[in-house]
Amino acid sequence: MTDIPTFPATATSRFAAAEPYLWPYDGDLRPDNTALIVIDMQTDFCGKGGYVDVMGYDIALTQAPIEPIRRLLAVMRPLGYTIIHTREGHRPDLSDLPANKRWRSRQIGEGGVGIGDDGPCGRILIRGEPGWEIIPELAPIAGEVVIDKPGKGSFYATDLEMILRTRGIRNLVLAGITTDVCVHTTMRDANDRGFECLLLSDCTAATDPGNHAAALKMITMQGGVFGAHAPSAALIEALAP
Ligand code: C5J
Repeated sequence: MTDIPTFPATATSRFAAAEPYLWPYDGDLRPDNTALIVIDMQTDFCGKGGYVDVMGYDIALTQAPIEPIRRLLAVMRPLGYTIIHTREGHRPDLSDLPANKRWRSRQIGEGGVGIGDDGPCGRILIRGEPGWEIIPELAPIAGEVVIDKPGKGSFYATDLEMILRTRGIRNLVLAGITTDVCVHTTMRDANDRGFECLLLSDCTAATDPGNHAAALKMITMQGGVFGAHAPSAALIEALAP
């Protein structure tokens, strides 16, 4: 991990040892300017009988971040950091499900079952169905923001940016699944909007370990083209009083 500040540090600066630079770049890390966003920790993405399971992927991979995220929430909640959860899902009438997304989702897995179809946890990725719910271990608590999104990115067709700007948030810590799809799309969109992003390597996972590793490597290019990445322990150390 990189641990040499390149931005002038002051008495109040906090940096997490990250790759490829100490994060945040200017050391301005406070509960009132930083949010943790936990992306799509839903049964459909990490539970038995959910969408990822039905597609035939190994849910042990997408379950791996559950415990690290639980530990991180236990640190960040009492410190007063904004906590945001997202859920990917569609309206029951499928009016917000693009035809090509539905078609694509039916191409793999057994029996051509895809988004909107009946699965072991109810209709796949449909709002209100059991599979769409955030898993109980990581359930939002009172006062936490929940963003319902129809796409991969958390900004597309949601009020996430308005909520972040209204709260004065400029640093975003990213956790959740999957690293290479919804987490990366959100990180890229956030970086374009000027948010300073840190993706937590042990609090994220992909349905393919090579894709997870590649997604981390992409972040480090061009001096941190989308931000930085670090294990959650590095962030927890930086948050210590
Ligand atoms: C996908 C996600 N993979 N949460 N969604 O379709 O990454």
